[in-house]
Amino acid sequence: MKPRDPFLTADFIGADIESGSGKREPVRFRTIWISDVHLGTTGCQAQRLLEFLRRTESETLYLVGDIIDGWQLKRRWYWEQSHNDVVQTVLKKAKKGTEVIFVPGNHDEAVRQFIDLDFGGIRVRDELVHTTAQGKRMLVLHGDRFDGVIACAKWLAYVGDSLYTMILKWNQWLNSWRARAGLPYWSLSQYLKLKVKNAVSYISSFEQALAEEAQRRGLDGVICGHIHKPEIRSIDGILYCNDGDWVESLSALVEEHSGELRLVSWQEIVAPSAAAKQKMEEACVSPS
Ligand SMILES: [Mn+2]
Repeated sequence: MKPRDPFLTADFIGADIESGSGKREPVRFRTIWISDVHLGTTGCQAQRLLEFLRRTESETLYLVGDIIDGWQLKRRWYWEQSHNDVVQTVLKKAKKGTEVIFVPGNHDEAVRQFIDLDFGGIRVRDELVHTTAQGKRMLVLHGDRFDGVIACAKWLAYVGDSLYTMILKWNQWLNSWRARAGLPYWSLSQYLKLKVKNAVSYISSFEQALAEEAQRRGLDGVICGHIHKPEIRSIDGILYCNDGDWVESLSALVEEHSGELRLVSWQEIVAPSAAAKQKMEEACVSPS
C-alpha cells in the first residue's frame, strides 16, 4: 500500500481526490493574488486556503492585505493550527523561489510600519505596479484608502465589523447544516450585500474610485481586495480586478502564463468535479 500523501486532505464534501494515488501535479499560474484571509478570526477559512495554496504554484504570489486580522486579535485571541499552517506554507513558497509580496490592508495595518522591508523572503510594499505577460500595467493595492466608510469614520467600520462577524457565524452554522443535507455552499452575507441597495452603491463607488485612480496614474488597471467581492470587469476602459476573500467567496485572481487575468474559486482548483456539478445545478435552476 502506498503511503498517504500528506498534501492531500479529503475532509471536505465533494472532493474528487483519489486517496493514496500520490501527489497531483500543481496547477501553475504566472501570478496569484489573494487577500482578505483574516487569519485570527473564526470566519477565516484557513483549511480551504491551505488546500488552494498546496494545489497551486506561481512565479509571484501577492498577498493583497487583511491577511492577519489584527483588529480582531486585539479584542479576542483566536488562532488555530490551520492559521499557522497557512503562514508556514507561504514562507515555504518564498523559500522555494516564489516571489512573495505582501501589501498590507487596514486589518493588518500594524505591518504597515514594515513597508519597504523584506523578511523571510517576503517583500512588504504599500502598493506597486504589476506588469502582465501582455504588458498591461496594473496598480496593486488593498484599497481601504478608497473606502468612504473607513476613511471618514473608523468607529463605524468597527461596528460594521462586529455585525459582519456575527453574520458570518450564522452563515457558518447554516452551511454546516447545508453540507450535512448535501447542499452546495451558500453565502448569506454575500446574498445580503447583493440585496441591500446601499451596499450596492457602496461597492460601485469603491470600484469606480479605484478605476479612476488607475486611470489618473496612466495605468491599464487595478487589482485590489478589501470589499470581499470578487470581480473582474472593465470600468471606463480600465480593468478593475478584485481578488475576493477567504472568508466567504474563497476566491483568488490569477494570471495565466499568456498574461490573461481571471478569477478562480477554491472549488475550481481543489474540488473541480464538485464545482462542475454546482454549475450544472445552477444552470438548471436559472436557464439564461
Ligand atoms: Mn480591508
